[in-house]
Amino acid sequence: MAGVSRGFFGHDRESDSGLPPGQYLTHDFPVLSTGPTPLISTSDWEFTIRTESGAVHRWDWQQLTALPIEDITTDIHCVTRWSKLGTGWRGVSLDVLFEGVDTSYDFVMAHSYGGYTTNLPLEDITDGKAWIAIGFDGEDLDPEHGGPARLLVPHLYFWKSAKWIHELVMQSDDEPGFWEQNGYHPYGDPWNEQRYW
Ligand SMILES: Nc1nc2c(c(=O)[nH]1)N[C@H]1C(S)=C(S)[C@@H](COP(=O)(O)O)O[C@H]1N2
Ligand SMILES: [Mo]
Repeated sequence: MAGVSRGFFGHDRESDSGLPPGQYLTHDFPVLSTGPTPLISTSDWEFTIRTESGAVHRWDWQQLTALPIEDITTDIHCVTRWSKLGTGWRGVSLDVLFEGVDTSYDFVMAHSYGGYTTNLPLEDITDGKAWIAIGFDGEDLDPEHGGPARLLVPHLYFWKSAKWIHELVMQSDDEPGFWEQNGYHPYGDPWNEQRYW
């Protein structure tokens, strides 16, 4: 095939760039919120995990930030088709928070300040896959991006990363959260384009 430039046989830039199907790259950081930004001071903030036994595991801000904080570099993918690659976060692994939690339930409902909910399988937020994020790009997490703290579950569409996270409730069944009740996919894998159903 003389005359065809070498680049023609090279890999396609888009598919090489690490983007899931149907996504485009953005360099700004869009804000997507269904309602007003709840303003929670770190002195009022608390995070709990509730299990089927009635046990309540509770952390205030001081307790949370005394835990090991990890630097996370990850790609994020919104169902509205924007993706950001290599975003930098700071957060506490949910593995640390689940260490003392005894549950036989396989699902979690995340509840945020302001009333947002989203459902997740427990196995998708453990084993190094999810964090309570408190920092972004070297700064404290902006309130509009979920500060003081949000869930970060980067391997699923970003609606699963509940901003202003307040509580995780263990569930026996995978019940739909806010967007899932409104037509979003119950699981939301960007690589399989599980957008809506
Ligand atoms: N509490 C809460 N969390 C939320 C949302 C929301 O409306 N409320 N929107 C979700 C959606 S659809 C996306 S794409 C991301 C957007 O996060 P960002 O505003 O920081 O970009 O947050 C997710 N978490
Ligand atoms: Mo989204």
